[in-house]
Amino acid sequence: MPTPTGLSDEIIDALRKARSVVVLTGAGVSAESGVPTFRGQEGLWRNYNPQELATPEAFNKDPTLVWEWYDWRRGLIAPLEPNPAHLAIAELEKRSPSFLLITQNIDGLHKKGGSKQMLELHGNIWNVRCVAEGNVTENHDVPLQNIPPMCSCGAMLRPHIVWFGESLDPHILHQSLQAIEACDFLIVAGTSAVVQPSASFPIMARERGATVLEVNMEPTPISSVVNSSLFGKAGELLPQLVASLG
Ligand code: BV8
Repeated sequence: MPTPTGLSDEIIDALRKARSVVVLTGAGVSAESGVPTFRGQEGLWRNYNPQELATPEAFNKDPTLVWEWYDWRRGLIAPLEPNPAHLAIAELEKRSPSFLLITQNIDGLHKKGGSKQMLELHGNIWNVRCVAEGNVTENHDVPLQNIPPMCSCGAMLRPHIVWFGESLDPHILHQSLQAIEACDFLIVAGTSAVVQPSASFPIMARERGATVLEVNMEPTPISSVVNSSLFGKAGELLPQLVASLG
């Protein structure tokens, strides 16, 4: 398999020698599995902007509407399979002395694709949380039996997902920051790099002297920061990158 065009031997050598590899992914890594990206045209639903629905305010105002959106997304995601980008990241994990995947995606496809050492920064669409008790359970009902789904305690369940304006799980954020501080190679794949705090991770890694490689279909706000950008489909470029390690 050819080395990805535009990738220098220096970058490949740095990845080969890396002691600690971190991969940060966004919706673009799941695009080739058929999951609509967050900001792509197909991401819109009933003409709502996802950023307006993925908020505690929207849920408090109309939990039924927000749950209908998530029920639609769960139905869309349930039959989908990991694509070669997910599989390449799982393969890279096996080859790296120390590895962590930090994903912004909530679709669960990285786990389905074999990733083990991973953090779901924004939660997982298959987990629900009781708004009263706070306990988290898995719910794979497609479609949901009730909208909104209720806890056995009588309170409402919400998606166990981090919405805009909500803080990330402090433990997950701390583990992510520790990995970003310690890594010597960071791959940033399939993210528009606009959502904080994950959009700052590549800058933090670069400032610390890690080699940062971006994989995206198009330039992003971090393209000027990273050591190198590979423009193309993650499902094609990531397998080529892993294969080029020999
Ligand atoms: C927080 C769950 C403390 C919901 C999501 C500092 C500065 C400015 C703003 C803020 C800041 N700190 C906090 C904020 C506010 C906010 C924020 O970042 N707003 C942005 C929009 C400006 N952040 C937060 O609220 C975060 N909380 O920081 O807490 C706090 C709180 C309040 C105020 C201050 C501090 C919580 C953010 C989490 C939001 N939840 N998801 C759900 O999914 O239902 S984020 C959502 O966006 C998704 O998880 C998604 O993964 C994520 C990022 O989007 P991308 O993954 O990048 O997807 P996108 O569609 O944008 O781009 C896809 C990319 O892939 C594109 O570049 C495309 O070119 C590329 N692509 C497409 N196909 C392919 C491909 N690449 C390769 N191959 C392909 N085939």
